[in-house]
Order: sequence, then C-alpha cells, then structure tokens
Amino acid sequence: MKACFMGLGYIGLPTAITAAMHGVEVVGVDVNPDVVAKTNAGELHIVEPGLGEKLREVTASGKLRATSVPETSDAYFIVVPTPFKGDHTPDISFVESATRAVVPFLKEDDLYVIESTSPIGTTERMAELIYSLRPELCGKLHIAYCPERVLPGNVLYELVHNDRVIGGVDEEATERASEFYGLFVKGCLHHTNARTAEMCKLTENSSRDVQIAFANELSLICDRAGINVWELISLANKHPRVNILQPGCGVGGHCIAVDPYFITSAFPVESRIIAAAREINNYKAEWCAEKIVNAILRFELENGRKPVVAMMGVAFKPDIDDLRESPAKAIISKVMQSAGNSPILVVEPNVAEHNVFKLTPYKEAYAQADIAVFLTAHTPFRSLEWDDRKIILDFCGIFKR
Ligand code: SAJ
Repeated sequence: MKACFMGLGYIGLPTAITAAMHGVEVVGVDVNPDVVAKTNAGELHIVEPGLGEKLREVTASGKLRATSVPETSDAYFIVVPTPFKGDHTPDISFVESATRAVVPFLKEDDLYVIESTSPIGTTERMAELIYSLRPELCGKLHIAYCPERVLPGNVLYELVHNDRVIGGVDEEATERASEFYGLFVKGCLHHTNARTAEMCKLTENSSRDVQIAFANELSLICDRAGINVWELISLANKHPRVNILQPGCGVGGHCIAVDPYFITSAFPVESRIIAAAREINNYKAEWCAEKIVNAILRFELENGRKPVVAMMGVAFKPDIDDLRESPAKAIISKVMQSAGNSPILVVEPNVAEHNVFKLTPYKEAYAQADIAVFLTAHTPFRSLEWDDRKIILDFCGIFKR
C-alpha cells in the first residue's frame, strides 16, 4: 500500500508518520519547500510531543518521504487548511488545488479521502471535479470524507485511540477508507455517508463552541450579579445531568472559532444558537479588554500614577505554546493600544521569545504588578498566591475568586 498525503501540517504530518509506522509506504506532499526539506531531514516543523522521534524513525527507514509534487499511489489524503474568507464563508481553494494536483496520478480502484474540515457537499463537489477531469474513471474510484478529531499536544495517542467517522460517496468507498484507517486506528470506525461525516466534524466543534458560550454568558451575568461564576458552575455541575464548561477570555485556535461559520454561512436562517455562540465568544474577548482598560484608568485616577500591568498568558489555551488565533494575544494588543503608556509586562511561560511582545518571567511580572490579568490558565500560574494589595482580573479561573 502506497499513500500520498497532500499537506504536511499539524494533522497531515502526524497522520502520515503514523501510517508509515504501520507499514504504509508514505509520500508526503507540501507546497512549502522548507517543510519538505525539514521533513526529509527528519526535523519537525511543528511542535508536538513525541513526534520528532517518530519522524526520524520513519524517514531513516525510508517509509516516509516528502516531496513537492504528488506521486502515483494507491490512496490519496487531502489534509490542507480550510480557512474562512472575510465574510465568514469557507475557503476550500486549498482542497481544490490539492485535488487538482493528484488528478493526473489517479487510476482505477484508488482511494481518495478528504480529512480537511469542509463545508457540507465538498466531497461530492470534489468527486464531480475529479470525474470531469478524468471521465474514464467515473465510478471507478473510492471517494470518502474522514475528519480528524485529535487534540494538539496529544496527537500521537489520539490518532490511534479516538473513534473516527468515515463517510464515502457510496458504501464501497466507506468500506475501502475504513480498511485503510483500520491499519492504525484502534478506536471504532463508524460508517456513514460523506455529507453526514462532513456535518459531524462541524457539529463537534460547534457543540463545544456553544457550550463554551454558555459558560461565557454565565460569567457576564455573574459579574453583574455579584456572584462567583466558578463557584456557581462547580455547584451546578453537582447535578447528575449538568456539565457546564469553563468561561475564559474568548475562544481561540483554528478549529472551534472557525468551523461553526461553515454552518452559519450555509444555513443563516436555521443556525441561530450556533451564530449567537460565535458572537458571545467573540464579545467575551472585547469585554475583557474593556475591563482591563477601565481598571487601568481607575487606578491612575485613584493613585495619581500609571499602574504596572501584568498580562498572564498569551497562548490560546492552557499549557501549550501555540499563540495563533489567541484571544489573549488580541486582548493584550488592544490594551496596549488603549492604555497609553502604562508599563505592560507580558508573560508566556511556554515560549522563549516573541517577535512583538517582550516576555517577562511569570513570578517576576506578578510580583511587580499593580494589576494582574490572568488570560490563559497555565498550570504554573496556579502556584501564585492571591495578593490583596493587587487588583486581580482573573478571566480564566486561576484563583476561582
Ligand atoms: N475553552 C474555554 N473553556 C473551556 C474549554 C475550552 O474557554 O471550558 C477555550 C480554550 O481556551 C480555547 C478554545 O476554547 O481558546 C478551544 O480549545 P479546545 O481545547 O476546546 O479545542 P482545540 O481547538 O484545541 O481542539 C478542538 C477539539 N474539538 C473538540 O473538542 C470538539 C479537537 O478534538 C479537534 O480535533 C480540533 O478542535 C480540530 O482540529 O478541529
């Protein structure tokens, strides 16, 4: 079995490596020549625990090679980004260009699978595109959709142990895709059709977005009502059928804050809760920025000097070094613009340096701060002690006070 992975990013590379570790001959294709060169040299271009060692093993054994053009294979996997455009409609141009790139190599009985998060109907559209370019193959390929659902930081484990949903454009395609994933997936492989599998991925991330929005909405209500939201949620969760998530300073990352728009842009009339959740989670970050700026102004009025402000956490979620699409980062930038020249210390313990923010060690920043703002619930912050002399804005529940 030879497989061609189109895209060697956060999902494509670990999946390609995992397939190679399970006996598949893998060719990884990426448009970025640096990614190709690094991968062939056995060097990781992403941060993921344990993955570097596995990459070195599969490149050394020749089971994985990276190139910039596809090669004739038995199976093709499309694992490229699907961002959204300015108007929040999905941009599937990378899926389309990766598909066009493999079309000349396809032959009868080949498997073609999209893993990229995609709007409903994308797999069928790509099937039409493929067959329009290669009409002699019509009905002779196995075309399916199989979304990834791994959590960054735990990818190697989850790729093998998570259940997966596999939806072919016909039953044989579902079976053939299932045979492939069965080579390395120990979780269950659930069979469905392509449209349901596409919607399933969007549903999973929209469901989490809606649940986080509920927690964020509670935090706004509790702030007005003088109630500790952390205590409230913990008490409500004692009910056997209630399980509320945690409020934060907004929702970041490339999945949960993006995928719901693939539903709302296609079904604007029906998707009212999903759209409202997006608005609430976006608004939460603005609300936090406003609270911080107000605290700075009040401090200045009351003390006749500018406060030292410590911004604790830049990553988009706890204990990772990924700062992309982070609400904390957006809040820090906004406060820096609005708060005149108050000294602002930025803390991110998981990153050595940043090209925009000068980083300060967390204990030092907290010790110096008149106003300490907790944006990301990194574990080391939990060792800090509450200090009554400081103004503490705890948006992520470090102290739960
Ligand atoms: N967040 C909260 N409160 C919570 C939980 C999360 O505010 O109680 C925030 C985080 O701080 C972060 C954002 O939500 O800013 C997203 O973090 P996350 O841990 O919920 O999810 P991601 O983006 O790292 O990964 C998600 C996962 N999807 C689900 O849990 C349904 C993962 O399984 C998917 O593979 C991934 O999206 C993806 O690639 O789609």
